[in-house]
Amino acid sequence: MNQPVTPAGELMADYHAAWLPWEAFSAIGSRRSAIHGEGLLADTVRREVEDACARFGGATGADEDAELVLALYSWSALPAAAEKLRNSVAEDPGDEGFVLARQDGVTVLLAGGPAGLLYGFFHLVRLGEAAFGADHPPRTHRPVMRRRMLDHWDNVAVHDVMGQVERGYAGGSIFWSDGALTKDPARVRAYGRLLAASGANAVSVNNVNVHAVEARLLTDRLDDVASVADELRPYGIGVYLSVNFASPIMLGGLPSADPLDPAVQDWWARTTARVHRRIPDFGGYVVKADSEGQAGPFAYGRSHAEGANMLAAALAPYGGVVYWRAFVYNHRQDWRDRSTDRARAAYDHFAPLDGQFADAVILQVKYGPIDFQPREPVSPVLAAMPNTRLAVEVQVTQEYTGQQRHVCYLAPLWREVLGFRPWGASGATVADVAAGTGPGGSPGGGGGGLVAVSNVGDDRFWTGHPLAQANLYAFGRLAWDPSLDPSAILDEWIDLTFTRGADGVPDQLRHTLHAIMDDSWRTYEHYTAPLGVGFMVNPGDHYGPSIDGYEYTQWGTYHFADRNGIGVDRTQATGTGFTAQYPHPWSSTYESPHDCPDELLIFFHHVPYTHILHTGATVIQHIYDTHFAATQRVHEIRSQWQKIHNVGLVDSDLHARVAERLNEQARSAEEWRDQINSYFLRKSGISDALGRRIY
Ligand code: GCV
Repeated sequence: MNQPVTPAGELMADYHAAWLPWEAFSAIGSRRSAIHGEGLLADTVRREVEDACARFGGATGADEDAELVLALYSWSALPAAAEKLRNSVAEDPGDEGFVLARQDGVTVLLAGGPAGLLYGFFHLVRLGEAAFGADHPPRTHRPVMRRRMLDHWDNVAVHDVMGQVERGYAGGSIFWSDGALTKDPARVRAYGRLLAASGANAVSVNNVNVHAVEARLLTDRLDDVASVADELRPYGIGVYLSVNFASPIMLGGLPSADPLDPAVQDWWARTTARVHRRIPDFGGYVVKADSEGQAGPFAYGRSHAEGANMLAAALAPYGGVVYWRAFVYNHRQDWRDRSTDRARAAYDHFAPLDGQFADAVILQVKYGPIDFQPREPVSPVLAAMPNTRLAVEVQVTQEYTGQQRHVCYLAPLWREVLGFRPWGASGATVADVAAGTGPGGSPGGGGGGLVAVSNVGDDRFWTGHPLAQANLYAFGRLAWDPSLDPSAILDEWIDLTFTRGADGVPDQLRHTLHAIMDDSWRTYEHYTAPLGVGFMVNPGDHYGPSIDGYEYTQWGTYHFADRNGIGVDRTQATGTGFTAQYPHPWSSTYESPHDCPDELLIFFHHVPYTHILHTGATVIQHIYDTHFAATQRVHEIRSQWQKIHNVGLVDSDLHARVAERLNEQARSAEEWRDQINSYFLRKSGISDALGRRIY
């Protein structure tokens, strides 16, 4: 076969296409296009369009009869259709933005910069034939969040029990292999392409727990990082490194890593300068300090602001930033001491430092106060630091949401977090805070954006569970526009991933995927730990139920179930006082067991099993009902998926992978149901009102 092979074509051939199968390019590839722009990203777009045209019979380069014009807003000699659009729009849409119009039968996309050209191109891919329908006036698109980053918890070498990718459920790292740089750089490029098509624009390439081997990425293994950056750059993905705070000792031979020591500051300045010489567009550092055994400024009696600012000073001359994580807590707690509350920790450590961080610091805050549980209240830190640039961190990798063995579409969870209004109904949202448009305006010159722990590995389907690809896609889309509806994002993903032929996605497949995925987070929540209590997982690997697994440990994650009731009293009146970390009205809503939303009740309160929820059910009956119903639901979705196979609507290997995972999900859901229900029957002595079987 003498088909022209272009880079985009190779990428599609060798890896699972995910949301970029060839069919997604047919609308563009079958038309005549003109592209006006220069630079690396413009070249990427040109190559993408040429590649699609080679496959679908279109052509590039013809201005006069072009049906599609892609151009930079600032381009001097625009074809007539684009010139007309430029004259009609008031302003340049910004670096990553673009204006799209269809007029006189020509689709015109004017981008503010090369990145906008790239995002505009992928927007057209999403629209497909709809981009070439009826005329419409100019519509401007630009990302709400400037910073949209995936963190990889990848180790260069396999590291003890965590394996190569900490909390990774999709094989090994795509960046590193056998202690070295991957021998499959095209996979890195293909990943960058998928990310760009979702809207993400940055990647951190190693685990935040920075071990000795990984620490060296900063110095003598910098060439490896540069190689990864080279692969990602054509798709506009910037590269960041997780660094060990003790690097001056580990790598520089200094006696200390004290952030106020001039020798330490000098070491970071020189090291960072070298990084920027090698990777001129290097994004910056990610730091986990004084957390779960990682080094940090506390060892020198310094604050986290002093630690972060030192790194900011080294990065700022090059436009880099440090993402400093707020996940700091005592992981050696005495479980007998009920006054210590892990939920309080991030606020207690960081809120007093508001206003002390340098402009080049972004404080990266997990969405909940504990740790990526399926249900937590939004972290109060996000409402407590108006003078600090804040990023919201979520987990695409499903550490606590089924480890890519269970279907759990997470966009509804993230959407809920981003839409939460910490100051009440008329106040700003969490998305506003992350975008830098919340109270306090734009500290440090812009929001910290949205960060997620990636769920990708070298697995054939990228994400282990093929349906977990939707989470990666949805992350990029919500970072671009946090107001998007999760169900609409799912439709986009379905259209891109499963369209075959001119008729689009068959209704039966679309309905089945919605039935399986739309409520899958809620279903997962309902067959696992109840009412926001969290952490009833097996210690260590965090998979499957172990109700008391963490109850008498040092980790600070307890449920306090006894024969009378369950939950953690975090009230001001009688508990740990955590509710006071929220602004009004949430401080009083959470303080009251009667006002507190049901789904968070036992996160905030220790209540009797007979406590009546807003639904009218008692707590104990709710536990039984949700566990029976959600497990039943998993069985239903498993048979729905089977029906899809019977009529041949998806590739058989993808079908088989999902089917195998659904079997495990059904087994695991039953295990959760039976252990949770039996545990609470035995603790409470209260039978199920419906007399169902509990062991
Ligand atoms: C990378 C949780 C995970 C850890 C992870 C940590 C973090 O505790 O279980 O594996 O460490 O979060 O976010 O730093």
